Amino acid sequence: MKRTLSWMVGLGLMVSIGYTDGYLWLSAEGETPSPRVYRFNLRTRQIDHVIAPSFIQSGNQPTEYGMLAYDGQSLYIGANNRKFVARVNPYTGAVQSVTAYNMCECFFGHHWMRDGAFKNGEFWRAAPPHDPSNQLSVLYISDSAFTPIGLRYNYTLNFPTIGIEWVGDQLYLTTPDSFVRAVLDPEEDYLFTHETYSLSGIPSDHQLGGLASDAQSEALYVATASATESAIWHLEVDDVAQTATATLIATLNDKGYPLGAIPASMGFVPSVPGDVNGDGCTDDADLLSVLFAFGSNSVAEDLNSDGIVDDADLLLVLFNFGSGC
Ligand SMILES: [Ca+2]
Ligand SMILES: [Ca+2]
Repeated sequence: MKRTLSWMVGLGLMVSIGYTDGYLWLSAEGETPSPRVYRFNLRTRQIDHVIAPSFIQSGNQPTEYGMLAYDGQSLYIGANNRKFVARVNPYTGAVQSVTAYNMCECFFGHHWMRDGAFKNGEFWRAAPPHDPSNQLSVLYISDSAFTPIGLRYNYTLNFPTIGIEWVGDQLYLTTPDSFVRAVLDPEEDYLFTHETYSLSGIPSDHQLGGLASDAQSEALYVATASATESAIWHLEVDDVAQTATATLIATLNDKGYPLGAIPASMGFVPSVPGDVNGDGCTDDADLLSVLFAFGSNSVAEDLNSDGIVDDADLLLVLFNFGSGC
C-alpha cells in the first residue's frame, strides 16, 4: 500500500519537472539470447527504437553494451567484456565506425567496463573490479580516440561502480545500491574518493544502473531495475546536503523493455526540433506525419506536447525544416 502511494506521488509530480525533449538510450544487461539497446523517447514516453549494434568480428559481440555516451555528434557504445567502442548515429543507431581501446590487457583483465561519460573531449568510464570484495575500482580516462590519458583508483572495498555522468563540474557515480559524488583531488591524480548521498524516492528492491545527463538543462537521469520492473527516474541533486531525490519518469517493461534485464548504461541524446519520427532529420516525412494527424491528439505528432496536433506543431516542422539532415 505504501509503495503504491509513492508511485502515485511520483506520477503526480512527473508533469512539473522541467526537462527538454530527447532520448535516453538504455542497455539491457542480462537480456537473452543477446543484449540490445533501447531508445526511450522523453516526449512520447515510449520506447521507439531498438538496435543490436554489430561490432567488427563475429564472435566478438559483447555480453552487454557497457557504455552509452554522447559527445554532441555521435553516440558511443561500448562493451563490458570487449575492447571495442562503436560510434553510431545518435538517432538511428547505424554504426559509423568501430575503434579498439588502446589499453593494456593487464588492466582490462581485472575490470569490467561499465557506463561512460564525455567531458571536454575526455572520455570517462566506470571500471569496477570483477570481484568487488578484493580489488580496486577504477575510473578509466581516455581521449576521444580512446588513447589512455589517465587512471584513478578508489581504495574502497566492495565498491562496484556502474553508472557515471558529469553534470557541470561534478562527477556522479552509481553502484547497485548507492549514488555517490566522485571527489577528484588534483594533487593526487591517480586516486579518487567519494561521498555517498542520501537517495530517496526509489523503491528499496530496485538496483541502480546507468546515469545520463542532458548537458543543456543539466537534468540528471538514473535507470533502475528490480525483479519485476525497470524504470527511469529524474534526479534532483543537492551537493551541500548530499541528497538525491528521485522522481519517476516511466516504467519500462510495459513499453517493450525486457523483464529482468538491467539498464546498466544510459546515454542522453537531445531531440532535433520538428523531428516527429526521431531519425535526427526534420524533413517531408515529418511534415506529412503532422498533416495526416492534424486535429488529432496523437502523441507522436504532438511536438509541443499540448495535447493536440495543430498549426503550432506544423510550424515547428516548417521552421526547423532541414535541421539535422
Ligand atoms: Ca525526421
Ligand atoms: Ca501540439
